Amino acid sequence: MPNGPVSRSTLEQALAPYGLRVRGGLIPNASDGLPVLHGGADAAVIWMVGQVGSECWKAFSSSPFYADGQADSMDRWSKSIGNPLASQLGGVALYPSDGPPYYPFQQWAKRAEPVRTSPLMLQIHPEHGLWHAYRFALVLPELHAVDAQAISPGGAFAGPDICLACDGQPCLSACPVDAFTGTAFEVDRCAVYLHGPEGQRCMQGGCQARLACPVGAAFRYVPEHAAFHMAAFAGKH
Ligand code: B12
Repeated sequence: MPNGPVSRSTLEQALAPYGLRVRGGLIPNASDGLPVLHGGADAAVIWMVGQVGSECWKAFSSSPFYADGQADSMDRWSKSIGNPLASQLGGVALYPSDGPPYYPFQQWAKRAEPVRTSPLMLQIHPEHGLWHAYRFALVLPELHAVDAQAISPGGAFAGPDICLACDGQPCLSACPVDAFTGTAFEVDRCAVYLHGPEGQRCMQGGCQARLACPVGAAFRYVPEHAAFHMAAFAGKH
């Protein structure tokens, strides 16, 4: 990694072996509640790092974290990548599941790339649909000049609301226990069902509501990846 500001494309190269990518960047402001960086520097940019589809599954599932039998294996895998990268660059990596209080990853995502809130409350991307997630936010003290143009300080992405235009919104009727009301996710109703025999279809194949979304079907998680997240969710509820 070079000295001085690092460009998005250099970061992309460092992340690619893990099946991770820079999803987008945003210019922080005082209300983002960021920590002060090494040497008292202010944050100049937040790069949102994550995965699209199951592109990180091979790297994660062949890492020692996957098989070590301890809790939160994907979070620990993410930290093994984000922490050294951040410290090399004089920055800090923040993680979506560190909390409460949680850093507002979904609000940051909306400032970094063209995602919108879907009726499932997950962010939907016009191309990748619901099949993406954030693994960490890389907060750096410098923004490389080559990236300055591409990041809008206001961070607004105008675009049509694809969910409002969606015929019949099948995501809202696909859940076998109606856990999605359109404005809330009834966590307990979902979790109780998952723990029973009838919940095995969701446990093995993934959330039926998420699978009902017609957007980004090519990016649906592979069954092992989907089952991994369902098991992690069910294990905590
Ligand atoms: C707590 C949490 C949960 C809780 C939610 C409890 C609850 N009812 O609030 C539980 C355990 C249920 C949960 C489940 C899942 N989660 Co979750 N979760 C989080 C977490 C860690 C914190 C959310 C939070 O409270 N943030 C604090 C506030 C200040 O941040 P925020 O940016 O403002 O986010 C909130 C608001 O923006 C609000 N919101 C956003 N848009 C709108 C629109 C309206 C109209 C309203 C009213 C609210 C609202 O919803 C957000 C959460 O409350 C985030 C990571 C993170 N740090 O954000 C992941 C996160 C939101 N979860 C994520 C995922 C993928 C899931 C699961 C699908 C996991 C799985 N099994 O695969 C499930 C399904 C959830 C679902 N369909 O709704 C992803 C979403 C990625 C995406 N595509 O958008 C995140 C970003 C984590 C990640 N690594 O990427 N989750």
